[in-house]
Order: sequence, then structure tokens, then C-alpha cells
Amino acid sequence: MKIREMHVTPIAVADPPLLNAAGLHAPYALRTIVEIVTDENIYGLGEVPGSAATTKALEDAREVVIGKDPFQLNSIQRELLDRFGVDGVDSTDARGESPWDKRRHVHVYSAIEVACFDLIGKAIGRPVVDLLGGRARDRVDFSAYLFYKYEGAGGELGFGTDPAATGWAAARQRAALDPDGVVAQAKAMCDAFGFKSIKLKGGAMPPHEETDAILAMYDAFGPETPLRLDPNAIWSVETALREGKRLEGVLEYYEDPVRGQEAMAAVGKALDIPMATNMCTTAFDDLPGSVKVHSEDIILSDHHFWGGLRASMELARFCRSFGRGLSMHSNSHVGISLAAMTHLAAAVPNLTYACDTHYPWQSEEVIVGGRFEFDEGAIVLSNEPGLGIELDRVMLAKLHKQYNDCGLTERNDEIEMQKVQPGWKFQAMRY
Ligand code: GKR
Ligand code: MG
Repeated sequence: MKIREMHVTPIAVADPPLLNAAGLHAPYALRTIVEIVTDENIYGLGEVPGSAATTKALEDAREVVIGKDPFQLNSIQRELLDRFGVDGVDSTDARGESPWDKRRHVHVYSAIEVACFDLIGKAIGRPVVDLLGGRARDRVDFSAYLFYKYEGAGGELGFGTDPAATGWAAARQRAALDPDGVVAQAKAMCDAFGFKSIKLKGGAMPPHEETDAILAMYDAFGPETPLRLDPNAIWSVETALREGKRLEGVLEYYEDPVRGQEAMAAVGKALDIPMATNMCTTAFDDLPGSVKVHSEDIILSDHHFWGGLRASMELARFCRSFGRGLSMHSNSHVGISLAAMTHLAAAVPNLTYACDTHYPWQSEEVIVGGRFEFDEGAIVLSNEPGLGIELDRVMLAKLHKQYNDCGLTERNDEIEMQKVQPGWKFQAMRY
């Protein structure tokens, strides 16, 4: 079997005006879809966060991939590395200070690897989870992922609202800017999807207000609902300790309140709350530092930036050996990423926390049959070959046109925020 074609398609999907430490989500989130086709006409799909730079890097990678046997992932990865090098050499492909990971090469390899796993699964008639060692579980739990937000649902409507919307679609448009708004959002999301754990994206409001929102949710949902808070590293150690004292016994985990492994370790040592990260320990090169200072108790894995599904399985082994818990990080995404996350999470025995997903915030899809449905907060793993999904080519073309029309070429939440609050600037430590 040989790879004959590789198609790279940037898309834009409607995304509401969600707030975070870096500013405001634009009306569209960018993703790049990769389709790899073999000489036997079997195709596999991958999806990664989009930007013009990632699209170009994937297009450059095409000449390495074409003609290769998709089973030979080690040699494909070796050749990509030899040809394009590693991330972090200059600021264009370093992780960066934003809440999301800006490395390029790990994303490129992840998209290619997932697409190869999908087509290998289709070729041999087995689901991707079986290529990762088989099922540790049949259902993968996800958590409700709350955001402070302005009114609106993004896309064509921008910050406007659709008066015809009902149910979660209507709740998704509402503003949430205080504890009552956050609790209302949590109730609407949990009612619609059945989520049993809740994460609040922090770093958007003054810290004591975010703590108040968590405490309001504790009152509203009771101690049996695990709660998480993620300020994306813009708090000082002093602030994280002050707020953390109010959150002891309340939070399931405290996600990246501060920046860097040393600061995370200092906060973790002083508080009785498990610390979690998708910002200070994000690569295999970070693991020695993590062990040395004990920067976190839980790592939020993400196959998009840890370097694919096999790398994520390796990370799981590290977590088991070094006593780290394992959860899963998310960015705005569509169903190809959700399917890959689900197969991976189903295969990892020690992935015992409900995974993050932004999926409820998106409304458009590129897979046949439309959007995935959650069953009591979980995705039930498919037994279909590969990722168990097919590409909806009409929707792909529509969302690609949306990408071309929207004019965005990268995620920049600071610029979006400046449209609402002129002069607003990202600060690596704000509070
Ligand atoms: O989508 O605004 C967002 C999030 O802040 C995202 O970019 C982060 O990468 O979800 C993420 C996180 O857990 O840090
Ligand atoms: Mg996070």
C-alpha cells in the first residue's frame, strides 16, 4: 500500500465570542483538514488547529508523504524531522505564551499520523482504538467547558444572536460575565449534553470573580460534580495562592494558574489541590523538569501537540511511571479531532479524568451524518473501521470557502479583543 495523494484544506467554523487570557475568540475558529489517499483508494483524515503557516507546512510535507507506505510512520516522521527540523528554533514555531500551542512541526506530524491510522484501520477493517492496543473503555467521558463570553454565537452573526435558536443553541448565544451567568451556562450545557464534570476557562475576569463563580457552581451542583479552573498562567504565585486557599476542597484540579514549572511547583507545594497543566509540561523535553520540580500532578495530553497518537500513548506510560494523572486538553475543533481524541482516550488505561472539549461551542461539521451526539456526557466509541467517520465533501467545500471569505490567517485573540476594548494588550502575567 502506498500513499498517492495528500489534500490539505483550511476551514473556518463559526465560533462564539469566548473570552480567555489572550483576549477574545474571533467569529471563526480555523482548522486544517488533511486527507491522505492510498493507491487502493482508501482515504484517512486528520485535523489540526489552522493557520496559514500550518497549511503551508503541511503542503511542504506532502512531498515526503507521497509514495510512502502509511504503515511506516517511523520513517515518515524521521524524514519530516530531517527535512523540516524541530519546533522552537525561532519564535515562529515556539510554543509561545498564549493559551494555545503554536508549535508547527508537531501539529503537522499529528495530522499526518492520525490520517494514516484512519486509513490503516479502514484497510484492515479495525477501529483506530485497536491499533493503539484495544479498548480500555467503551465510552469516553467529556467535561462541560465553560467560558466567560459576550453575547453572540460567532460566524455570520458575529456577536449578534439568532432569535430562532432554541435549547443549547439559544443558551450558547447568551452572555456570561458574572457568577450567575456562569452557573446558567453550566446548567444549560450539562442539561443538553449530560456532562458530569465542569471546567471554567479563567484568566478573563479579576481572579476573585472567577473564584466566586467556581464557589457559586459548587453551591449549585454540589460536591459530587468535579470542578476545574484554568486561568492559562496569567496569575502571579501570590494571586494563585490567595485564590487557591478559597478553592481547597472545592476544585478537582487547578489548571495552569501560573506560568512555568517552577511557579507551578511552588503553588502545588503550598496548596492542597491537585495541579494540572497543558502549558508548562507540553513536550517530552519538558518531562525531566517536571520530574525534578514536580510541576504538576496531572498532565492534559493533546495528540495535536504531543506529536500524535503513539506519542500520547508514550506520555501515558510516563504518567503511570511518575505518578501523574492524565486528562485531555482541547481547542475549538470539529468531528475529526473529536473522533481521534475519543479513540485515543478509549485506549489509554490511565486516562481517568473527563476530557476537555470545545465541541458544544461549534455548530458546523465536516463529517457525514452531522455532529457527534453525547450520551450522558460521553462519546460511545464506534466499532467502525478507522476513526469511524466519513468526510462530508460538500460541507468541507463550504467551510473552506468560509475560510477564504473570512480573511483570517491565524488565531489572534488580542486583535479581536481590541475591536471591543481598544488598546487591550495581552499580558503574560496580568493579576
Ligand atoms: O479556546 O480560549 C480557548 C482556550 O483558552 C484554549 O486556547 C486553551 O488552549 O483550552 C485551552 C486550555 O485548556 O488551556
Ligand atoms: Mg488549559
